[in-house]
Amino acid sequence: MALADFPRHQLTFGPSPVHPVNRLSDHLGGGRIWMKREDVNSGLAFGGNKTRKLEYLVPDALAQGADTLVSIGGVQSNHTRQVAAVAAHLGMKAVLVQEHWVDWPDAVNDRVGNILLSRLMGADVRLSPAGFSIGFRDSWKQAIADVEAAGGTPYAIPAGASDHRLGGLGFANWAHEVAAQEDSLGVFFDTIVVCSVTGSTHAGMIAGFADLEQNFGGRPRRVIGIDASAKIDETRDQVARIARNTAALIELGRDLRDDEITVLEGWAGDEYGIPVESTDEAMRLTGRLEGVILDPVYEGKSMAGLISLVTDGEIPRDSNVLYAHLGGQPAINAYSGRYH
Ligand code: 5PA
Repeated sequence: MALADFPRHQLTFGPSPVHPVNRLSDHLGGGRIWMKREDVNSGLAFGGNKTRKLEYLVPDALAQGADTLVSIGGVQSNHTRQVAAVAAHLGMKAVLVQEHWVDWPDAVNDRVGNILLSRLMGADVRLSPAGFSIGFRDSWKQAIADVEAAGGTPYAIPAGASDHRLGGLGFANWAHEVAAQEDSLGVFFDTIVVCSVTGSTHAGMIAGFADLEQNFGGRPRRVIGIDASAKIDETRDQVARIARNTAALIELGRDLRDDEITVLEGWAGDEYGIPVESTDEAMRLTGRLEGVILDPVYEGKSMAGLISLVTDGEIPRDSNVLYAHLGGQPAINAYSGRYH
C-alpha cells in the first residue's frame, strides 16, 4: 500500500510552518538554516512530533474498538503528554506509565511541565521507578492488563510511538509535506537535521524521502539524525529497523542502503535527559537570536549538533538546511535549577 492510502486521522492544524532563521544563519556563517515547526503543529496540548505519529495510530485504535490509550515514557515525557491530549480529544481514557528515566534534582520535576499537563487532561498518571529504556517494560504490560481486568479495551502505544508497525508513517508523510512546501517556496533542502531517541521520527523521514526519490522523481538529500539518548548503538539499530520496516510498509520498491541511515553522536552528553554545555549554548543562542525556544533534553542537543556541523563546514556553505523542531518545550519548567 502506498503511503497516501493509509488511513490518517488529522490531529495537526495542517502542514507545519517552514521558515528561515536568518540571524542564526548569519551568526554561524555557513549554510542557510530553516526550521519546520512541529512545536506549533497542533492545538492539542502544544503538539509536537508524536502528534504526527499518532495521526496514523488513531485509526487503528478506533478500528479495534479501543477506549483507553496506554503508553509509557519518562516523568517529563512529551510523548505521554501528547497521548493524553489525543485521548481527551477523542473522548478516550489514557493510562500513562512515567518512569524515572532521568536523575534530575529539580524539586518540582514530577509536578510541572509535561506531567502537570497530562494530569490536567485527566490521564491516569502512574509513576514508576524504572530507569531509561526505549524497550518494552513490565510496568507497561501491567498497565495494559489492568485496563483489561477493569473491562476496558486498551490500545498499547510503545515509547515515543516508535516500536509500532505504523510508527514511522507520520514522518514519512512529513517528508512528502516538505516536498510540497519546497515547491511553493522555491527552495530545496539538501540536508535535514533531526533529533533521534526512540527513532521513528528520523526513520520515518528516511523512508519518506527515499519514497520521494524512488517513486516521485525527487532529488537525493541527506537526513542527519543527532542522537540524544547517549546510547548510540541502540539508537542506530532502532532507526535502521524502523526505517526498513516503514520502507517495506509503504512499498518503497527497493531496500534502504546503510548510507541512508546516519545517526551521529557527540552532543548527547553522558546521559539521556541531562543537558551539557553545548546544549545550553544552543538553547541560549537560538533563544537570543531568533526568539525560538528549545528544550534541554532533545532539541537543544540536536541544535548543538547542527551548530557544530555548520561551523565545521561538514554541512557546506551553499547548503539549505532544514532543522526539524520537534517540540518539547514544556519540560523546560522541570529544569528551573539550571536556567534562571
Ligand atoms: C522526542 C522524543 P524520537 O523518539 O521519534 O526519536 O524523537 C525524539 C524526540 N524531540 C525529539 C522531542 C521534543 C521529543 O519529545 N520523546 C520521547 C518522549 O517520551 O517524549 C519519546 C522519547
